[in-house]
Amino acid sequence: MKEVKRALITGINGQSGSYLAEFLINKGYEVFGTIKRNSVSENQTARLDSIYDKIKDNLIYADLLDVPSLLHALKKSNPSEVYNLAAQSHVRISFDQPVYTAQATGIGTLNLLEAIRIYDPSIKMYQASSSEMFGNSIDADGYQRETTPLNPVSPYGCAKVFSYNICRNYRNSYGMYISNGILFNHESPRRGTNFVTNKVVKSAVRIKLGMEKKLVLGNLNATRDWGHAKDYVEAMWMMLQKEESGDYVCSTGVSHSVLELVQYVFGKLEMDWTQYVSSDDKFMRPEELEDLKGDSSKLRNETGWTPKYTFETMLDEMISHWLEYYSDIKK
Ligand code: NAP
Ligand code: F7E
Repeated sequence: MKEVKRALITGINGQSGSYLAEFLINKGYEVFGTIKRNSVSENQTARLDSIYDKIKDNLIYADLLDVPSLLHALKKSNPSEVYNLAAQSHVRISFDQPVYTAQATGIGTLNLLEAIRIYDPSIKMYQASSSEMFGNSIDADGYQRETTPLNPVSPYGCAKVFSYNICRNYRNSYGMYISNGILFNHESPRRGTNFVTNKVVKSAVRIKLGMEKKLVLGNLNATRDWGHAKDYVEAMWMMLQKEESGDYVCSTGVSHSVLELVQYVFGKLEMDWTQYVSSDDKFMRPEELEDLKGDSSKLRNETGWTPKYTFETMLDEMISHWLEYYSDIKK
């Protein structure tokens, strides 16, 4: 048993990586994380601002496609838990960059598994699996759960299915502790602004402030089960505290359409969305995942996890964030 709890997070500067780092630091962990080389280094660690002083010496350059860099990250951090959050995570962009997505989001996981197996196979690993793996499979009661067939409809979904399966294979073949969190969409003010929630909120705030005139979206009919990233990183940690590893759906169990999202956000800002929002083919996907709604009973029953945010309180926080952001800029 290692005395000090040490965690390594791949993709620590992403949306969920940053919340997970804060969460684990509050739990008393020493947290390490990987970042990629970027030609513009400013803003690369912006999401880590609140904890930067505590982790700046624990940030390690590594890429999931570069096994020696992963071995180096493991050696430097000597973790008891590894959270694999790194990925090319944008579904529509995965149609533009299918091969890179397959490599980073699929083979990258295998690279990390091999690095852990070589360095210390007793390390516990969390794999960021995704509801996108279900594609358009839906159980008769309208939900997706651990037993729902995986029928991915995007290069991203296909790559995540490979990662999910290879994690199960390593668990069964080598007795390694590896848990797949099958997480449904999770959002926050830190969400990339080319994902639909933060795109809508940021744009609606800019329209309200007279900085923008129109918002152009793709499919308004798709439905998603949207939760808050802060709640979901707690679930990741809870999964790794269980004695046995396993596969767990994490979701709110409530779904809304993109149109309902638009109506809520514009309504909160006292604007008539029909005056500003249109739909264009350029934001449609070659194949769309139409409906997601997750049943997370297994996770809730086995760990006691329950989300604190609702769809509405999550969006309220995102609206406040962008209003404050632009009022600070104007000062
Ligand atoms: P995100 O904001 O896009 O963060 C992804 C992170 O991975 C970033 O730090 C990124 O670095 C890094 N990365 C990308 N390619 C890499 C590579 N080849 N090697 C090393 N690092 C790489 O995504 P997120 O929302 O935090 O999601 C975290 C994980 O959960 C991802 O694996 C995602 O696919 C999965 N997931 C997300 C959701 C969701 O709704 N958010 C749901 C289910 C599963 P740069 O920023 O420098 O590119
Ligand atoms: O799209 C529709 C779009 O890009 C949500 C990732 O974190 O969750 C995320 O993937 C829905 C889709 O997320 C626009 O067609 C309409 O139906 O915000 P999104 P996503 O594709 O569900 C899963 C679980 C992950 O694992 C992924 O990593 O919104 N939509 N109009 C639009 N989407 C975008 N991005 N932009 C639009 O203009």
